Amino acid sequence: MNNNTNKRTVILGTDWWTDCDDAAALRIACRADQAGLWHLTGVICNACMEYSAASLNAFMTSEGYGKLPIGLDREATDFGRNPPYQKTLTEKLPHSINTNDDLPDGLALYLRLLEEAEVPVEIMEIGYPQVLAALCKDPDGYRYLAEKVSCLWMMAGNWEKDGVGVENNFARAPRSRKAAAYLLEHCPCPIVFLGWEVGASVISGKPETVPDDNDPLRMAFIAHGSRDGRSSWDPMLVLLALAGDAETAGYTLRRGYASVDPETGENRFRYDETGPHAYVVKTQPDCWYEEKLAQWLK
Ligand SMILES: [Ca+2]
Repeated sequence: MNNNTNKRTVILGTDWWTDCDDAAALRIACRADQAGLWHLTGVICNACMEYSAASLNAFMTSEGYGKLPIGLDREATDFGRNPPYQKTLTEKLPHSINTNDDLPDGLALYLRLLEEAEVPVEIMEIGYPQVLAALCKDPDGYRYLAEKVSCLWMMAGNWEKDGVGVENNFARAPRSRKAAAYLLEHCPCPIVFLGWEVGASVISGKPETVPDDNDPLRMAFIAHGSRDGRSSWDPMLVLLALAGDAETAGYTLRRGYASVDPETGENRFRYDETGPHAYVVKTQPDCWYEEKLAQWLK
């Protein structure tokens, strides 16, 4: 962990659920901290499976961040499916946190980290939105979002058809749909979305980038069945946030007002240059992003 506090402060929300691209995103977030580009102060896990805490701590430990605070939404057991890599990482890698009960509540950790943080703070979300919605409903949390958070970067939504689409992070379950609808309507800080359509065809974690099968990132990718690489939704979101600027990161912005239907999870967009929301549109070929991701993941 770098000790330079005179930098951007970032907090990462992740579902750390069934997809291995969260692991790639975490690696970049940790390495950017190591490089002194920002101060990563904590990770909030917003899906809760049997090995969530232990496997997340195991991966973070392998990246040199075993002491980084992790919070967990312990109620988030309703997103279904089986996580393919969490048990593998828990069994193969050292970890100091063993059970989900060893972690503080996700909302409580957000509140503490935001209270302690120097401005400006940015939040990156690569999972489900219910903890952020709870933060937005909390009076102190709302105040921190309004006064301390300069941007919320979210991998969520599918915006390619004039801003209308359905994507997992919003639409997975009743709780994610309602939370997304609330968050987008009430969040007082700007939100920049990177949608499904941006990351799907950009492949990262290829064997030529991460050749060692004992590399923890590689372990997660292989356990996920992504031996040849995986779509790059989550690591692209982290690289976008790291650039801090859409153009530098290889995008243009479409600005306006995003919303989510609380019943169906469908996202919509009303275009307005003065709106608080934006989604990114790629300006570069996929290989351009793949090269940038490979530089960080190798
Ligand atoms: Ca994710």
